[in-house]
Amino acid sequence: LNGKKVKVVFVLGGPGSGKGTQCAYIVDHFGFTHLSAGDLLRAEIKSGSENGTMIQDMIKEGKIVPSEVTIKLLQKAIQERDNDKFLIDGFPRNEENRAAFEKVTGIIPEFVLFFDCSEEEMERRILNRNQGREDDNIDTIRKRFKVFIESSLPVVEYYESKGKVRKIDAGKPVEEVFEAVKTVFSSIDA
Ligand code: UP5
Ligand code: MG
Repeated sequence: LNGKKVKVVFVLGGPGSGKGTQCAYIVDHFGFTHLSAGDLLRAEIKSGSENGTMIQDMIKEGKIVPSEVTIKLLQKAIQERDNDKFLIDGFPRNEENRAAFEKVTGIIPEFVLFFDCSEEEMERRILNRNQGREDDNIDTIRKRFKVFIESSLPVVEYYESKGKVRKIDAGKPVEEVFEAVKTVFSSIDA
């Protein structure tokens, strides 16, 4: 990071749990910069980068893109943005992501915001989204849920063991979820 000192909050939760939606509110209220790992990967596909096809294939299958690719994009975004407070949305997604990011950047998150939501509700939300995402079809959604449970929940458990998880009931209406999120962010001076 070229010596840049930053504060990072990881925003985790299943597909469609509302990470992106809530991050937009947190940006407005608490002055963070929002970095969605999925958005960065989708931008990489659009840019026609040499990794684009590989990334596209993996997202279509709900698989986790190799750490070095995602970490490089996150590092670049952190360096480029003129802020020292970042929400990293949808990353780390597995133990390897987590360990590699820590090793490469030296960043330990202030805390981890975890959006807890039932699969039925997440599925309903994703199928209603209609923004043309290639992974928003029932086949890929099922795969995303499976990867989330098998690979991503262990990351949440790891941070839980470190006392870093702030769990939010994300199954409620957007405004109610944000009330709970506000309580978490108001209690820190990040
Ligand atoms: N909505 C939101 N909140 C609501 C609420 N409280 N009540 C009712 N509706 C609500 O929300 C989803 C939809 O629900 C929206 O229409 C919203 O209006 C509504 P959103 O805020 O978009 O949820 P989010 O959790 O951001 O869902 P998203 O689909 O983005 O989560 P994913 O984790 O699946 O997607 P992401 O973009 O992070 O990753 C996509 C893929 O990229 C991964 O599957 C993987 O293949 C790849 N990837 C990696 O390989 N590595 C990474 O590090 C990151 C991604
Ligand atoms: Mg999102």
